[in-house]
Amino acid sequence: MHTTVSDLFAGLWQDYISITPSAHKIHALLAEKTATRNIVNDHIALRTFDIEKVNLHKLAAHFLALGYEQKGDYDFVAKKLTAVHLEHPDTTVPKVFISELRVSQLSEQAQSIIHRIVEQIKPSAVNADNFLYSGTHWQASSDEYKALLAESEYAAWMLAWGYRANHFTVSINHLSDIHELEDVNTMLKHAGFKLNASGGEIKGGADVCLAQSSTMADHAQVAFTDTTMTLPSCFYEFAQRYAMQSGELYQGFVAASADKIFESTNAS
Ligand code: OOG
Ligand code: NI
Repeated sequence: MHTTVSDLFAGLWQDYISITPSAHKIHALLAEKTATRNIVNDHIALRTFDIEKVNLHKLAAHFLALGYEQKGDYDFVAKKLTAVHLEHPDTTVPKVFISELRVSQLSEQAQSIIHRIVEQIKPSAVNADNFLYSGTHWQASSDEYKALLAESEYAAWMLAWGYRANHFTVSINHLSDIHELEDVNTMLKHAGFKLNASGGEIKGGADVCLAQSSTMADHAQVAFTDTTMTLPSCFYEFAQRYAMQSGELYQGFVAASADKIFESTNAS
């Protein structure tokens, strides 16, 4: 486990940008158009399977050890996912959204592929400092990828990419010259970025105290045992938080919006 939050996030970020070239371009664009010197990230998201060895609690343990607390929980029936979010007492530190796929709800064939790849992870790797940005720990074929893709885009993404931040999220509340998500979206589209339009480009809004949008994932090469494929990797999200009745900014997530954000790694 890491000793500091900043070490952990530095590792997550370096790995993320290695397969997400858009991230640097987005930071440069925001620096140029909004005069923001330091981009504050609202949250990151991680994915896993609900198998004991690597379930969401195993991932969450890395953050709990650094002072994070588990807050909301979420259920995505159609996508067969369970999720939680964690917050750190230091509110300048990104929140973390962790989901897990309910493997037993997939076909026997998909279950056996997933169990086979998870068995290849060394038990000690799961507690290692770098586990959350260690990528894949297995050999798999392109046919196995396609078999999972037919049932669960999430399962296929996990097989291709493994353990790493699936996205970082710009906090719109911390930008200098632009304060509305819609204006950021317009700027991104002018610069040529493709936004996730599932459920509309803006998910949520002031009524649920959280408005979100995201790019469609970049693409990068994945080497399977038989061939190499160019597949959706990771994306960038944008979040604008609103004050609740109490006057405090809402810090949770919105399941109906999250359900659509997951689709940012779909093939476009
Ligand atoms: C997580 C999707 C949900 C949010 O902010 O609602 C999410 C994922 O794609 O793994 O990040
Ligand atoms: Ni997110």
